[in-house]
Amino acid sequence: MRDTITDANFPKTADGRVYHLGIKDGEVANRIVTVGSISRAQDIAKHFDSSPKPFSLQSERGFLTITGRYRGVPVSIVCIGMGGPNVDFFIREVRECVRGDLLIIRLGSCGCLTDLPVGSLILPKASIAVTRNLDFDFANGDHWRTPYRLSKPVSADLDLLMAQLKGALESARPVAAPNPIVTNAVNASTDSFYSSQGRQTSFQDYNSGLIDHLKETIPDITSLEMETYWIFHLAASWKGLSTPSPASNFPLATSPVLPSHSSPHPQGVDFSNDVHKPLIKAAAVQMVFASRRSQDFITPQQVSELEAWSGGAVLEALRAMNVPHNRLHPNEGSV
Ligand code: R1P
Repeated sequence: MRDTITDANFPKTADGRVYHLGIKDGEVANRIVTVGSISRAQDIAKHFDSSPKPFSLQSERGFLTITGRYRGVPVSIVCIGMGGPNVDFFIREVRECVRGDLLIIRLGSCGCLTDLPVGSLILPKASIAVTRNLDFDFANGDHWRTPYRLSKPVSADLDLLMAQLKGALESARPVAAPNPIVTNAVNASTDSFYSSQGRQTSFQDYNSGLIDHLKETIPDITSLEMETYWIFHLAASWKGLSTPSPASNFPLATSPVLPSHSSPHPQGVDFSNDVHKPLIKAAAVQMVFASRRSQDFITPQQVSELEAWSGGAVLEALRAMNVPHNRLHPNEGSV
């Protein structure tokens, strides 16, 4: 039987579980790796310390959260499936369950628009969104409108990216792995694997010139995938407003100290004017599975090797990020 939900604005169960991820306060850590596939999440979790035993919860909607310790530091791995809408569920619901800073690294696959070989790693400095213009007349053609919209870029968190991720990947590089690691790259996240990535299908998508248009318009455009932009966008735009719910009567913060663990509502404090407000820092590691230039596709063996290398390095980068104690959840990863 389904649990009773208490609040239509931000639905939660009576014991505080968010509606789609199924987790509650304390079951997710401040440091998070997010991936698209269950097997990738489970493989990364093999790097966790064996004690305490990691917590694992798969929600009815298919989100998987594994929280454990990596070399003593609490980390969560959250598998979100694919696409921007799932990113939205993930970021907003996790934000509701964690106090303090969130450090999020997406480890995902991508297609590559340049001549980088499959198996390369791209750490994008920024991402744009490419979305299908639903006002364009796809049935009959349209002389007035553009079929695809390109957003302005949003930046990765450069501390996570340059200070931690690149070094962790280089240090963990397997002997004899020649795979390039590229940082001077811009990513495009799309709302379709097909139309807004310029693939030709039986649908009339008016996209045959889309990839050339991207290359001409976006300096350093390198990769295409479907989530990074939405992670960066939500991370950059979160201002720590209190969630308007019955619990938002909780008083405004008057000191730089994070609310105590007895707070009835994790985000029931308005940090929007507080220089010590929590942050969401986000970066991405993108594994080149498909070359859109040569049409090469990565082999299963290469995928295993690349995921083993990059998965361990992402955990190491998160562990090494120095976060002051008062910017962390008081009982993070205690499950
Ligand atoms: C499409 O096959 C999926 O693969 C890429 C895209 O962003 C999209 O989610 O990422 P993942 O490998 O993380 O799923």
